[in-house]
Amino acid sequence: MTDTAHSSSGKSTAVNGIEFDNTRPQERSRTGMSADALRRAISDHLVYSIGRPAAVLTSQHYYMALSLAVRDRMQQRWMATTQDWLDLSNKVTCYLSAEFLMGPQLGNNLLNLGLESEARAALAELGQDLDEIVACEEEPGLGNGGLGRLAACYLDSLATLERPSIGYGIRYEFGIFDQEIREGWQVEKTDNWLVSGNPWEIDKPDASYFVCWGGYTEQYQDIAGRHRVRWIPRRVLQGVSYDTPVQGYGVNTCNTLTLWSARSLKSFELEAFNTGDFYKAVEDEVLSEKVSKVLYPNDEPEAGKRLRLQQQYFFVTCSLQDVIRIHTERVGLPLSALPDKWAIQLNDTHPSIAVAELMRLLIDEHDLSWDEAWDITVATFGYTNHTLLPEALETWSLSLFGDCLPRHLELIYEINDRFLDEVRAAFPGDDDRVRRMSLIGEDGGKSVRMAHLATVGSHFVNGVAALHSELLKDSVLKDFYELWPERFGNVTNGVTPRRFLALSNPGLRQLLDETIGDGWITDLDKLRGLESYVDDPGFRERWRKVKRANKSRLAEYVHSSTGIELDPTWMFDIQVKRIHEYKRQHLNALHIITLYHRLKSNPGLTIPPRAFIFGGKAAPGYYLAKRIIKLITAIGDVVNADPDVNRFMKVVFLPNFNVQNAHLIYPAANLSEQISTAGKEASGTGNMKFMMNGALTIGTLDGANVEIREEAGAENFFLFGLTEDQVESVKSNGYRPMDYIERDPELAAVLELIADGKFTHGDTEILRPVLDSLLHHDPFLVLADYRSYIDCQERVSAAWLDGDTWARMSILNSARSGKFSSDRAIAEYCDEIWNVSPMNVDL
Ligand code: 26Q
Repeated sequence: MTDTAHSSSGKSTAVNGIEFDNTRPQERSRTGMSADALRRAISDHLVYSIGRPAAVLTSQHYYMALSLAVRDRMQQRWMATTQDWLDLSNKVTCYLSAEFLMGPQLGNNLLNLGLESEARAALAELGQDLDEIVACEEEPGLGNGGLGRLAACYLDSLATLERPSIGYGIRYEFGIFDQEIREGWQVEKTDNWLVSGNPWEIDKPDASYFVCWGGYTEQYQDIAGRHRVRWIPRRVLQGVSYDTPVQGYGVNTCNTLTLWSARSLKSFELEAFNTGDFYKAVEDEVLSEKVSKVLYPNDEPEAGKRLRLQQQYFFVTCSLQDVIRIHTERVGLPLSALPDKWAIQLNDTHPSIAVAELMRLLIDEHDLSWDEAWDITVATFGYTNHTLLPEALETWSLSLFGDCLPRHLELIYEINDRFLDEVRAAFPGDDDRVRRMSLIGEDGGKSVRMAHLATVGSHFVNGVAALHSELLKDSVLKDFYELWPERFGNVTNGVTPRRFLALSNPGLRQLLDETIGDGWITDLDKLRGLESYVDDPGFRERWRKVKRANKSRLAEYVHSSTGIELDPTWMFDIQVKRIHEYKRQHLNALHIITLYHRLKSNPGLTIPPRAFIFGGKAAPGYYLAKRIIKLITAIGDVVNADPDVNRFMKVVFLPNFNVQNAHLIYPAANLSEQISTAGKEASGTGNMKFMMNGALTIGTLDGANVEIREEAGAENFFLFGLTEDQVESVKSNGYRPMDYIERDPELAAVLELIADGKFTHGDTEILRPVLDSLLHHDPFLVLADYRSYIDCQERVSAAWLDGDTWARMSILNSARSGKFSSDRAIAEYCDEIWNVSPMNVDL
């Protein structure tokens, strides 16, 4: 029995000697939602968690104390959510992703809990400013870009839509590198995001799993006389979980992000592992904490392949073991019911080893038959593809794969044999098709094709924008579509309006709230209500004022981080995204040089002034991407210093584009650059963030641009460039860049300026690789789209001159961006793929 004692004040209770705060819920230091309770909570944490005397407290300490106080306020919701889905046997989504680019947590959690003004007031009483404290956060940059940020947006929507879910990933000690720009070049710095501590995570050392690696397999007969296989690893390590709460907006639902961290085993811990011959074969004290050390950049050629495979297997096996443990031990269901209780989504092929791993766990560790195991596997997994670029489709050489994961290679052979029998039965005599569809590629040395494994092992495959999903069925997965047309579909990406509107654009948020009410924040289609105000001059004026203020805010940031001064009355023309040839930042650069050239050769010329703003990281080993950064900064150096032109244009490369500064960038844009070669950008999500915040798009018919244009109306979108069909036909007829140069003297002059070293102090070598790529090996047809782009930019400038028309188009873009909420996307996943329904959490 509990021993309960009331303290004399009547305000606390002791149970088993532990003191509980008995004040009214609104007032409790741990849970109270009033400004006063929050103030007391911060003070408590400053003493009991931070432990520093008042005299030495810094903003960082206040950040920690407030964050812990906020986490306390999620704790009950978090535990209640987990308890409810264990009790109520709701179906749960598991989002397996090698990347979760969560961004700063404090501001977002305050928003979702409805605690912003309370936190501001509480800090004010303590002499602190909320914005300054929020800015102290070192964001967890555990992703490269779009795919990782998408995973984070989806967690926000899952929680807000009250869908039980777990995100599973890797707790990289070092996330995406920090980018500095020195003398115009990118310099990479280690991202040490954990140095000052992470107040959001709770480590759960009791939730840990063994991870085997390397070695060989043995066949044996079990006591029932059945033929079995066991894996004798060369090494074993351990994955321990760190959980972070994911609070839904305006609801009690608080889901979990579980990130795995690698730990080497101490020899005494291996005893738990000591079955049969196992122990002998395992090296003692294998060191392997390096597995979760660092996030790999995409577009990185070959380097560190083995470790990357180990990372993927590491987080996948920990996650699947966790699911099976919860399913069998906590919920108490048989494994045959796995697909009724869990929907596991593969975020690209990075976690696709899960198909073989679930088979191994079910067959080798849980004694299921092949057929039972296979039915469960296919019914449980779904696969989202994020790329059509053939060079980005993951493969692993057979020798590497077999050396690291010998048992999985056997299982993949068996999956493949059975699968190819199915192909032969459906397409008798079509040997070429069998070769094309095999899980094992034969071209250029044998390899395991992870996209094929993911497709064969999932009951549903989707692309991330309508065009992309169509192209998938027509290109890289065509044969699979012909075999299983019913397994293919589309879910167009979305982004969370909480972070990318409400949190990052407070000015617009207030205007929206006052104009159409605050329902838009969870039902973004409500923005349509703005359409009735487009012709209201008063409203248009307020709209423009908000944009102007956001531009001043960004200009300040630009000034502090680059020293460049921008005039907020100019058009802000922005391209932020990873630097890649297919995204064509160099096409944008050619436009800037074109304007420069026009101004220099026609002294009387005036043009509507623009600030060209770029941001984005290049993979450290992506040579040409780094030269493209140099091209942009070099143009900036010349343009910004030249009084003939800097009255009309400035060029900025903002260092270290990340989620935190993205909050300042999207709301300040007038023009959003979405200029990838048609057919190359699977979806894009930055395009959606810009649109919501009222930027107009200049773009090709690529990825989600197609749908953005459909929603906005063609008249509110600046379209240029070849279509995907045309791109293919130019290529098949042999793309000859010189043809475009010969026909276009202006283009020739622009390239000439680069070649002559105009932007590089006469040095003709630095930017030669960029020119060489444009002229001799450019799969992305930059010069083929040049004229169309330049002409389109003329239309942009003309539209900008009429401020009223521009404001009208800006409002309409925002008003019609509802489709691009991640709430819509997640509802589609839940209804059409996962069969996961809302679960109301009562406290
Ligand atoms: C692969 C192997 C080794 C190391 C790294 C990688 C790797 C890591 C990350 C490969 C790719 C990525 C990320 C891809 C990505 O972000 N794709 C983008 O996904 C977005 C969300 O669907 C889309 O909007 C973009 O169009 C797509 O480019």
